[in-house]
Amino acid sequence: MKNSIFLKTLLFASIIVFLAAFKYENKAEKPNIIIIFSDDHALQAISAYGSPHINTPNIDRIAREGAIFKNSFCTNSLCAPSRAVLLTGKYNHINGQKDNTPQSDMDTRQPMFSKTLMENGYQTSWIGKWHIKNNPVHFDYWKILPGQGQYYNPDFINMDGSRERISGYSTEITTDMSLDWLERRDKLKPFCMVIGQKAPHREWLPDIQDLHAFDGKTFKLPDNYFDDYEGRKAAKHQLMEVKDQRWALDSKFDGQNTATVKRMSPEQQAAWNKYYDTENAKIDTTKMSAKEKALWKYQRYMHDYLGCVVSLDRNIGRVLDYLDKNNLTENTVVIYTSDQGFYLGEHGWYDKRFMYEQSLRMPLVMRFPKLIKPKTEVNEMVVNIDFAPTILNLVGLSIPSDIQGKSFLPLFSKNKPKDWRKATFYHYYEYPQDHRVMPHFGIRTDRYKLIRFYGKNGDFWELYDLKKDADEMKNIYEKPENQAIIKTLKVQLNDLIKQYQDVEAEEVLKKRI
Ligand code: SGN
Ligand code: CA
Repeated sequence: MKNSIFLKTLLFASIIVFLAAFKYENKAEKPNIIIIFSDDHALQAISAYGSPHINTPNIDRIAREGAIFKNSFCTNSLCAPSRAVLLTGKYNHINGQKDNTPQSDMDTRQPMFSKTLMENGYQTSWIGKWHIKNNPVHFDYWKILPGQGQYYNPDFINMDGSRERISGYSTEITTDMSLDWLERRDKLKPFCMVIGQKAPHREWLPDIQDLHAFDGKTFKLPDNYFDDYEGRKAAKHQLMEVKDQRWALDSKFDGQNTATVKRMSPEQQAAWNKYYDTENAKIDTTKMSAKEKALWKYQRYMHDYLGCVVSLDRNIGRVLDYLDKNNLTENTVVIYTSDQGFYLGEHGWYDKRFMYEQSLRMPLVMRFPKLIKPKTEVNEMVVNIDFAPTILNLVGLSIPSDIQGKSFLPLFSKNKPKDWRKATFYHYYEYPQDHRVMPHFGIRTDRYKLIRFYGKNGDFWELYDLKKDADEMKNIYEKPENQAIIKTLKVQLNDLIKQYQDVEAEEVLKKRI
């Protein structure tokens, strides 16, 4: 009797295994793709990148079960431009989104990887922060925050143009909507979804449940927090120092951000005020020196920024759990990245824009068990122009010749390409808003960074030796011993400008200085 139950169970189990295997084989050809694209997430705020400040177990999980890219760069460290590059695989002078201003609204009807995927049987969606003025076109489904969006009780734009306000916290809501779309999708088709998280963008409003996440913690101050910007004119010219953050709007002190607080429900307001009023009562600004205020603002900034990251990471975990529970982990590529890096007090700054390391870098982790071995570390330079061609490559489609990036999938093979890029090109435009960072372009190699600042407030070069000066404190452009390397870098820079057809940069270089 026992034996026959055992045999029946075995037979039943074999049928299930067979069916599961059969189903799996059927679905195996085209991978699903999820890109979680956050806003302003610094590598220094991710434990997989060695953050001294925070644990991000879910982002780390993607890295551990897949790959971490140690040298991933953006082409223009700003929101809308970075999204435009992700979508098109082209620099901003080609796709039209040079900055965040209304003058450079890109035409969202231009070719994008999502369009090609749709033409090839994929269901596509973009949910959350979009930040390009023209609404999405090449997605089967989208639901976006207007502009920067709001952290609390955010409004969303629907595909029919209507707007609705949704109660709750934006990172949670965007994740809810994304999981909801995964549930409702046509399960017979492969999918590609972009989850656009607003967090941890300024003004860094953490979720109420995370306000106490760092109780008792003092955040480590970067060595160059009190940078004097000697020898670096553009760094001196900027307006993005933590010490100058707005007391109410950024630091949640002295009246707080009334517009934000008013938007909250009475319950949210009560919990919010309870936390900040208690903390704010601990200091008396009338008795503090300028230095003490600068140090206090840094701690408040880090508390709020990292609080947003706690929620971001938790919600990435929700997506990974969904994939596990729905048997989607094996055949789904998960990419986590952010539109650019950010300053967490380095050089005394917040924000991004500069070609210096913290904002040039993008965090990038990627999991796809069928292709990527656990704990893979990629040290080659990848650039955000590479995302679109990589995605097309992943699903087996050819890459249009006008795409400027390259698929980075060959970096996962045993025989890595020998001719992989040895230098990356960068071009930033927006000036003077919001932080008075002068326009500049430049080249970064493994060891050096050569930058040309230009525009009405100055025209000059900077050179850094990243091996000797990782913090980019010494501009060594004028040193006679560097003239040979400068000559070589300028030739390389010229080649990249020609390759990427950057006419504006070419014009600037005609003026020799
Ligand atoms: C807002 C911020 C700026 C930030 C830009 C661009 N000010 O204007 O600090 O540089 O966005 O950011 S805020 O007071 O409105 O928060 S981007 O990531 O969207 O490019
Ligand atoms: Ca951004």
